[in-house]
Amino acid sequence: MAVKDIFEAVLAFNKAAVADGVKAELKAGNKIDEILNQGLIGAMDEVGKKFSDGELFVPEMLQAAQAMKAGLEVLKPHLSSEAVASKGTIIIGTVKGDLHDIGKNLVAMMMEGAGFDVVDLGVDIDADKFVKEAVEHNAGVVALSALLTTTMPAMEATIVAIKEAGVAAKTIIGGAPVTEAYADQIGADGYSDDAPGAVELARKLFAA
Ligand code: B1M
Repeated sequence: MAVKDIFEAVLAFNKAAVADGVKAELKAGNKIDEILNQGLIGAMDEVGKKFSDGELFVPEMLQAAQAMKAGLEVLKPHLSSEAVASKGTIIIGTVKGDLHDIGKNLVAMMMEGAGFDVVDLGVDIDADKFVKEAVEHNAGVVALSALLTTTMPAMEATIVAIKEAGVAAKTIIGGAPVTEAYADQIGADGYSDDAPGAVELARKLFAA
């Protein structure tokens, strides 16, 4: 087994082989970063390219996502190795209209690993729900994920609703089509292009 085999197993939609591959690489002492970025995330990028080229369709994209999730589940305890007393509460979710959750799950796992209490609302979450949960949990940060250009405006709607409701939580955003410039434009308190960066951002915002 090698990281390349994990990549291939995701592309073959083989959940068992992905999980076994991740276990084998962990046992062999391979770096978690490499397994994640070259194996799992790399494979999903390839799936995205094949989808854009018309070589794969939505059902296949979904099967690849399930295979990747099987690998992430095996990695999860290793991403959470820093667990200590709670550093604050973060509400996370994928915004209204958007069903992509793999990146959001990864961000949530790493935030948990960094010692935050994470309330994961799931996917297709509307602005009111984010506001309600932020108030209920007295959240310090609300983290929004979007993978579609068409659902990015839902981030702005959520941030506006949070501000209008007078909720003190900071907002951070991310997801493949999202940029720093967009975050500035819609008044988010922070942006990161990956999960470790989102954790750093949360640390800074809680420390501020
Ligand atoms: Co979708 N899809 N999809 N899809 N899908 C994309 C996003 C796409 C780029 C594919 C393509 O065309 N090449 C394209 C979007 C185009 C666009 O808007 N510009 C697309 C499309 C078009 C669609 C549909 C519209 C297809 C259709 O029905 N015709 C449809 C929309 C459904 C909906 O949401 N309403 C759709 C459906 C699906 C599936 C359901 C089949 C499945 C999702 C399954 C699931 O998530 N449970 C799926 C998948 C798997 C993808 C691709 C192939 C992979 C996404 C992924 O999981 N990547 C994707 C192509 C691609 O991105 N390469 C694609 C791995 C993941 C780890 O990365 O989520 O980017 P990502 O997360 C990263 C960073 O972005 C960041 O951290 C992570 C890494 O550390 N990050 C954050 C994410 N959230 C963050 C939040 C933060 C900070 C960082 O702070 C809060």
